[in-house]
Amino acid sequence: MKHLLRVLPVPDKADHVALTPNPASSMMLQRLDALGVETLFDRFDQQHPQCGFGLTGRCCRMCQWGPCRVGPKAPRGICGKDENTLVAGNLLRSLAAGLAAYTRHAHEVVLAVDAAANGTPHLALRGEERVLDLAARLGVSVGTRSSADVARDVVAVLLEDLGRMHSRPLRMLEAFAPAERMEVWRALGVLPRSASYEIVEALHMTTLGGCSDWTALAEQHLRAALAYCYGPLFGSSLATEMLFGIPQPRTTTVNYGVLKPDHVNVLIHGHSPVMVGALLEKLRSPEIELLARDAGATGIVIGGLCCTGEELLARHGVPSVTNAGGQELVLGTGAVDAMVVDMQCVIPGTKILADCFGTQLITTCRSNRIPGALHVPFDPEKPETIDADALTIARAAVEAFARRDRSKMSIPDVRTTATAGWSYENVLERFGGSAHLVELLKSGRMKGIAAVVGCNNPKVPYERGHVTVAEGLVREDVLVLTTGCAAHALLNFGLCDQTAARSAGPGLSAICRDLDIPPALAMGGCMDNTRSLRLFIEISRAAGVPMKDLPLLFVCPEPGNEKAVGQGLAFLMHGVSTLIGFPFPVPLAAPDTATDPHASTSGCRDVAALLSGEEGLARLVGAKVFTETDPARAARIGTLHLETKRTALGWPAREAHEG
Ligand code: BF8
Repeated sequence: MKHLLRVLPVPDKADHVALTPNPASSMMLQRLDALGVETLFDRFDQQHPQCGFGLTGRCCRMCQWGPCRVGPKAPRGICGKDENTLVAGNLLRSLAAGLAAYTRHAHEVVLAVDAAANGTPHLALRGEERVLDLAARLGVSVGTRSSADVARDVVAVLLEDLGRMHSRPLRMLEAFAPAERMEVWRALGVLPRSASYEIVEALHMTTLGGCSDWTALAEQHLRAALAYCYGPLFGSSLATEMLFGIPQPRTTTVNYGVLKPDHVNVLIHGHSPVMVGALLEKLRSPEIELLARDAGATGIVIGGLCCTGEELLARHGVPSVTNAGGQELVLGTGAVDAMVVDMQCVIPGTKILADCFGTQLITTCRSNRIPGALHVPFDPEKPETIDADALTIARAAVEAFARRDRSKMSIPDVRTTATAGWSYENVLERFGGSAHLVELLKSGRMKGIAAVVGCNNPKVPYERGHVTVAEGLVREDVLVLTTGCAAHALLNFGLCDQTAARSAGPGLSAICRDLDIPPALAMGGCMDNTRSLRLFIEISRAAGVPMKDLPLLFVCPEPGNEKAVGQGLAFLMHGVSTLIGFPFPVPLAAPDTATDPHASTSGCRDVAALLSGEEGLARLVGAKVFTETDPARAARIGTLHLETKRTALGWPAREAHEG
């Protein structure tokens, strides 16, 4: 272990090898080390020690006068900007970048729904139930109209929420947000217009000579977080359900061991599900299977990475393999013939590993080009080529099998079973409705519910954060909902399998056995945090208790991508506290005192106090950020937080048993 800022412990590669809970990852790290092939874990070591100004958000690169570094020696940047304005501005720009990424994702899926509604071959509206549900919530008339007609009107609303420039709150926010929260947000003056408008405003406010009041920047965080939540997050998750239907739980095998030496192994990586649906059909077609056999393969294995992997697993039962942190490691197996990538979280290092091990890299999104990769872009405004493009990709993937260098092959024999595909609807159904779910919570059989989500970050031992926090919570009878890279860690560790019920506390364990569910429910990709949020909203409605008072928690043990900033803030805005495994790039929290002479109008002396102090978000929205780098301690902090909420409600810590 080494330390950043002298106090924050961070692992080196040897620590990742020793501490990762996935033996397959450990084996691959050691194998690549022996072969002298670099991965992000080596490059992280090369960057040590990382810049203290960058780590604390005090490096300004927002104009060409700088870069400026703000600290005790120079308390202001060249323009006169102080530390809080700089730190809040940097964080706002991260949030805007994450919001842009999700907006681009949502835009693609919503346009694909439109194309399907317009009768484009090979795109279909398989989720009629979701089309009608959204129509009812958005006030779109149905009558005797076809679902395609209705879907076109829903698409118009979703697109407007992504791009509206005039003053009007998001329609999806009005359709889904609880009344209690609407009042809070209205009183704070943070109802957003649209995703695009709030990105524009965030960048506008942070240009040279823009806003120099950090509390106004903080307000824009709150506005942008709501736009993030109800614009692209709800938009992409629900539009995907319009296209492909609402997933159902399915059990399959996961982890590196699903790859087979005598099969064509194709990995699909990224976030957009649109091209993936068509590609899957091709890879499973008799024509392509025959091509594979002609090339000498026994069959075709398809595996999923990152959020596209979660999508494939939930909807099609395709085995998931690994997450963002493992995208280079899995190529080190030497058994991956092709990796098809769409958008986001595909790191450039992947191409370096692909070249070392002869993997054909194929890019399918025009925004995410990689030099030297085969580029077959899907354009949602010219969707009619999707079938031909999918065929091109499938053929290229299979043809790569003949070029595989078998002398470099080494597949870790590590796999486990897992159940995934949990949606808002089927979780409620499995629990016998929200009233019963609330009863279980009230009785103490279930102490609370935690969404354990988010990325990988080499500042945290690979996947140990996710697994240790989730295990610790589950042992304390806390039901875990999981998505994204965290879900991969829990799937591979076995916590998403029904047999993991035995590792849960007595109350949760009994519930899992009664309902035939695992203690960690894999609910999809990161955009599907909407499913967890909708569950929280419904529990709050059924209990008649605001979310801020309920034993609910959002946990991001290994935050990495800029997209993670908005996820945490979105839940905070609903009154759900957030526990992160590595600090946001803000100065380490200062003591919070209401009498501080530097306190701003919001009652906070700085950005750290706004996020984590009792006078910041805690007072404004009823939730705050906890930061803990030790995952075992983080699990205890999370449990304590849930217990505190229970005590305040007068709910018992555990169900009382006779005798
Ligand atoms: O959206 S968890 S590293 S894969 S950003 Fe990316 Fe983070 Fe993984 Fe999916 Ni989510």
